Amino acid sequence: MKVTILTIFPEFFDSPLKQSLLGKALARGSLGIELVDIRDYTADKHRTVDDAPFGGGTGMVMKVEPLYEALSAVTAGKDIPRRKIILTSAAGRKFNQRTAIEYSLLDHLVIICGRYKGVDARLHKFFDIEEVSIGDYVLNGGETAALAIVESVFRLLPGGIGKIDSAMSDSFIEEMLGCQVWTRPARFKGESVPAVMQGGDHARQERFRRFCALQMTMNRRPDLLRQTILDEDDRLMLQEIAAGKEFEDCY
Ligand code: 6GU
Repeated sequence: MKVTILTIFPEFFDSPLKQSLLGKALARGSLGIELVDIRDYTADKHRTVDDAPFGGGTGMVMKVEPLYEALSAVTAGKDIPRRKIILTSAAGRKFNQRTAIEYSLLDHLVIICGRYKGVDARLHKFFDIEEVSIGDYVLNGGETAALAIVESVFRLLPGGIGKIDSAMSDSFIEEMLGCQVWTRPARFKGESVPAVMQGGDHARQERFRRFCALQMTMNRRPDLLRQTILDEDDRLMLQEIAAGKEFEDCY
């Protein structure tokens, strides 16, 4: 898979793209990231990428010509059917795990990092571009959003994560939050790891994890439970949780 990032701050990506599994995959070549400096596609002496909006108002607008030229260069040559161009924007479609899976199936993902008040709307007349937001808050620029998108998509690619089991048990794969986790020491400043998790009863541990996941989801993201497929056992657990019971009280 190839990812092309169009940005006015290519250096922003230097360090993050060197770290961790993502950095290793890039060094190995199993994933390719191409950074394109939008200023390289300007034609004026000052390499201008923004200008004041027509009709007045605060803030600046990203000019259409440099982005048109940059996108033309990036998409020139052979037609890649599984290619998508996205533009980071607080006004975009909300990015989520489903979108990450969708993007992970592409051959070429092009990310335009939006800045300022937005991009001259005419860019959409020349390219099929999807605007994407990573959440309901405002960032100054799309560079951080692009990094979040790249990381979430990358880890779904073969070799993107240490263990496939780990991806399968992610929060949100089942559209529910994951259970809490513990590691050694079993006791720290008087605080113990739950007894069930220290023992060897794997069936009971599985039940505990399910209980814990339902409890976390009910407390933090009850909205997710409406879309989750729950079996009879889950419903019983949710009743116990709603009644304020803990795992040890019931199982
Ligand atoms: Cl993708 N861009 C900006 N500028 N702000 C955002 C965002 C993106 N997602 C949430 N807020």
